[in-house]
Amino acid sequence: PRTVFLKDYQAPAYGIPRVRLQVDIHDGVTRVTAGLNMRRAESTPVGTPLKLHGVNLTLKALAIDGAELEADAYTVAGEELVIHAVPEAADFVLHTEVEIDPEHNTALEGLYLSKGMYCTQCEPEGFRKITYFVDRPDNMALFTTTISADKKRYPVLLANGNCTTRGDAANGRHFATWEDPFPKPSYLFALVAGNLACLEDHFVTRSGRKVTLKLFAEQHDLRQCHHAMESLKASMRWDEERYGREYDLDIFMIVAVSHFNMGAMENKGLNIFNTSCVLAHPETTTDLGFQRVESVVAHEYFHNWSGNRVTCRDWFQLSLKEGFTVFRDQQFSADQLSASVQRIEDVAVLRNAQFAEDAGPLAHPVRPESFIEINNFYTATVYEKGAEIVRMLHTVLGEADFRKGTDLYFDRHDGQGVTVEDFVQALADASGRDLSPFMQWYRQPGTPVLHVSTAHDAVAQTYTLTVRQSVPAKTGFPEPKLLPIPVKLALFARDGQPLPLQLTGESAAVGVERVLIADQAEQRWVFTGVTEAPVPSLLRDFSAPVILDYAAGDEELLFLMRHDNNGFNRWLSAQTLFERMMLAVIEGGAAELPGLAAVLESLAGLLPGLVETDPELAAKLLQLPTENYLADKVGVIDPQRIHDVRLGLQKAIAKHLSAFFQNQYLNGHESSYQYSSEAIAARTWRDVSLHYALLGTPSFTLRDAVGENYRKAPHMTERMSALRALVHHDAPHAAVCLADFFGRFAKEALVIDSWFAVQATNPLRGVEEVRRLTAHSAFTLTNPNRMRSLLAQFANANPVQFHRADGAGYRLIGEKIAELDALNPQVASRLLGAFSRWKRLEPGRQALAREVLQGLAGRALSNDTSETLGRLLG
Ligand code: BAL
Ligand code: ZN
Repeated sequence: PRTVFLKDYQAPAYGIPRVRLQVDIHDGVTRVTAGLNMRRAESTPVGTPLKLHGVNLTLKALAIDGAELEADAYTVAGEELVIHAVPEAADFVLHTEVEIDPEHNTALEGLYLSKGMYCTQCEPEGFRKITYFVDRPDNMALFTTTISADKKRYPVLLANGNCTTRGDAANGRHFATWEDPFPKPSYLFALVAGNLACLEDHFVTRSGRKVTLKLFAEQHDLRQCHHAMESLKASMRWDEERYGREYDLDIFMIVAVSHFNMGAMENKGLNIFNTSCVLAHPETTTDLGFQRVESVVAHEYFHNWSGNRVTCRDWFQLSLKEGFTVFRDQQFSADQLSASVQRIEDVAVLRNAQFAEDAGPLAHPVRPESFIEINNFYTATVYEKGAEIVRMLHTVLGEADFRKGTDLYFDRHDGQGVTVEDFVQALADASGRDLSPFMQWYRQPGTPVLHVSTAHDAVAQTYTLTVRQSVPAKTGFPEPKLLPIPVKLALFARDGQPLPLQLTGESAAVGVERVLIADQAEQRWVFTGVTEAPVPSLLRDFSAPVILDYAAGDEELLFLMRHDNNGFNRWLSAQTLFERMMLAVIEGGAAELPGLAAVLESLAGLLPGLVETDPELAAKLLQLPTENYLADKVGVIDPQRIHDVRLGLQKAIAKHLSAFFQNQYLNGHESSYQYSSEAIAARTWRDVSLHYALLGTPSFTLRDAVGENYRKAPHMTERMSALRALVHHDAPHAAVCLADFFGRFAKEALVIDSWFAVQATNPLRGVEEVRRLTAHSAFTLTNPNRMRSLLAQFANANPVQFHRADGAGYRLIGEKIAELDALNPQVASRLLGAFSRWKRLEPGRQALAREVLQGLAGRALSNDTSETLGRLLG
């Protein structure tokens, strides 16, 4: 395997301004003929060999300007076709014909068969599995695509752009030609051939153009497509209003496919979606599922500008489109439901997944400098930390200047493949601000720590914040540089009122909330006119992706949990307090949770009122830091101890408020499904109160009620909440309800995924159960959703069982990674990430994990998996 370096970037020697593709689908073989209008770059010397990417292609014909090439005029070696005899003219036409085998393509890259339909996934380097090409994002071509297939079995033939011709052909076949008027890189190419039903609607753009919207799915799934359609229309409107971006083609299509490695793909005009990110119906989908559909539909739609019209020069720049687009979809979701809950959820993902990645052996900069397999870099760092960088730029510039900057970016670079520098430069040019220090965030890995200490001088009436930053050194980055860290803050008087904020040297206060930039090794801010020691509310809305090290007193955190007018910081204060209590026992050797009585008292005072005004915040406050998050905070990980201590805190809360939680659950009831922030908030609270009610001293009435609610649940959110509670609390009727659930939803693949997941994440059952389920007739490794619902859920979301002391969890997952790698390297490599904490495990588990990893290293593995394994063991 070859390592590719950012520093070696060179523009392509030959470009392909125009492509005519003909894809003839037959059982057992698909023939792809390509007419490529080639253009030698001005800087390329005449006679330079032409290199094209190609993987798993059987070459049948090759001609230049109509003349077939002699066998000695080219070589096919590894993943390249090299043509030695290239015409002198700068422009020429290359004609290729290849055969491919989509039926046996289990890697799900390029053209493949998913449940009887042909579909494609080309990002990042899948197009080379369809035909020979300059398969890199800085090569942009106008595509004309003709697909032909059996008419009866594949009545729907789709590709990017507009359908210009369709018709019948001999032998019961038919064809369709699609032309995409926008030049695009090959990773945005898509085609679909299948027997699909269609939900159709339209959208009128702000300039009055009518865009046809088509959502394709299997016939019986069509009733589950309305939420995605509504989400799409809302996204189109939002992008016009918030970013001034109008859709550019006359048609926008989404196709739902059941076998898909990612969540979805933003191909030009023809998005292809994992069914899990498009189908939603109250009977089959939980609130979480509905929200995911809404945000993924928005994300892929937003890519039409941040990704497609302006794309990446090379794959090192992946965060250029992904970080920006995640930021945009987070903003959109915040506008749809509750902004503070959205921020809590986004930060929870960041702190659970990205901070962990940044702290372990898979750490890399948001813009990596090298890779072996780019598939391994579709990570929380590139996506979520990338989005946080864009968010910091937004915070620093403010909405108006940020918008000027994005307008300039889209105008300046429309139709180009660009770099992260180009993005930051456009924001800087439009705002007149020097943003170059922010570039460092893209260049180095590791989560910075912001150390804050405070001092109040009652005589001088000043309040001093001393801020220090430290950035961890990582492999390959021994001397990390200082970073600009925006710190959004407020100071609260003891009566709960925010104080006006005036720094020394300023003539007047500048509001009650400010953003200060910490960009020195150590610096000091002195606020004046502060008569009493305030309570600082720091890093409001998580204004930077850092670890805050501030030794707040328990009473300060309890105060903020009650009084902060920033909902996010109320949550963060509670999280910090719980984290500190649990770590005192796990790591600090305390016999009991310190300060427990005061915390319980405070929760008892706070929750009844909060449940009335903001039930979702109440629910979020009670979702304690996860076991994996706590594992990242300790030196040596003992997963069992972490589990026990966390459960101990949950039980203490549950017992203290036992009657309250039981009443909350028993007195609530569920009616027909509404997708609104109020309804979701009520349901989320209901689910959390059920969990705590069962952990307390549950009455027989409660236990019966859960079973009953499972049976008569009016929607999946209620049914799944009850089922999970029964299974995870080992209730007597758990087995009966699981069997009932499977029978009820046997035909709904996504629901059966959740049936596997609920069992895989049961902290009371483990390896044997999961192994038994791998032999279930409904289980298969060839469908990524099904595989993830059992194996990835077990390995990542059931830490106490995955890390069982005898190593059985490691052996099971190791064994399955080996099997999976032969089928689908990309998802196998990702599953291996479950071992990312192995070097910090206590010695017994560490040795068992090492054995499994070394066992894998002794096998012939894909580039994807061997790169990840190398970094884990390295
Ligand atoms: N571009 C891959 C899927 C996504 O991030 O939208
Ligand atoms: Zn994306």
